[in-house]
Amino acid sequence: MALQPSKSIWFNGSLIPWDEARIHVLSHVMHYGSSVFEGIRCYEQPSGSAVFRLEDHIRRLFDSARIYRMEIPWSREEVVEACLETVRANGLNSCYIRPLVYRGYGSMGVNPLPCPVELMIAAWEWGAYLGDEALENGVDVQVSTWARMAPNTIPAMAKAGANYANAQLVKMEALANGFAEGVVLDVDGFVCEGSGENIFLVREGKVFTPPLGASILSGITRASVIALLREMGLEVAQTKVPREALYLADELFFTGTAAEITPIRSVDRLTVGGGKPGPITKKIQKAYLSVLRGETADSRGWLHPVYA
Ligand code: PPE
Repeated sequence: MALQPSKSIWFNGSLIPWDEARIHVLSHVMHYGSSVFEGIRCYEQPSGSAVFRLEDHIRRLFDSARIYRMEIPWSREEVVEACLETVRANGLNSCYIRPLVYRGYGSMGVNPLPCPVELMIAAWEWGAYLGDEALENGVDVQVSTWARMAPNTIPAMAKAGANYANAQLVKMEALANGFAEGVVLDVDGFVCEGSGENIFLVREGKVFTPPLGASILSGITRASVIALLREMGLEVAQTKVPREALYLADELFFTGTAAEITPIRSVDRLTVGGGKPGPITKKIQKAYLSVLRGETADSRGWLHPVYA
């Protein structure tokens, strides 16, 4: 998806023109993948734009940084405010926000500690992650031949740039084979997630999703969907999902900030359910969308107004 430039980028404390937000080629992050980041969406609502679970995303950004011993030179509150400032400075109503913390220029060699920890925040308009049709009709996926990072290798709980070396391999293989996305298994063959989404499975009215210990990202959409499903009185089990359970599911869907709730219509060319988004997928999509569109009261405190 081609990037749609906006006007300004928040770069180490000030808003600068989009084209001037540059780093040196010898920055540590360029060579060793030393970054952690977030992806957040802001939605246009009747009462003005609002960012979805902004504080939770920034908390996860700080958690990711902590795992990598990065000391962010701003507080969580300051980063929350900087995200809002970036949206406002660009006059955006509905957009994707990308804060990224990285090790900058200073020394070479694996040891990241001598390099400064820097922060940039960009915001731009970003449409449907897996294509315009995906949200409505679902996507065709394959089980990847790549495995997810094993526990105690690259920590999956940190949303680090380095994780996405694995994700890129999964995505490229899927695209090369004519699929929209790949589902990746852990080293023992249990289901983890998509290259940039968590995954849910429905069978006989019960909902299943892999647990946090399954080398997945602790998705904020995942947590929101679990909460919404439980409010609807549906059971959600966070449990190990064997690969073949994907082939037996009545319904399957992805969740993610970028992908929102995207139905899966086939896995390895086996049709899921009736080949159309099933009733629970549609129900949860509707409930999630109505929160994002501001159609229901924000009783959970998930929405942060931008222009209040
Ligand atoms: N797993 C992975 C590996 C992942 O990258 C994401 C988000 C999720 C699960 C869902 O997490 P959450 O957004 O908190 O519900 N992927 C982000 C980046 C996608 C990209 O291509 O960049 C996103 O959705 O913003």
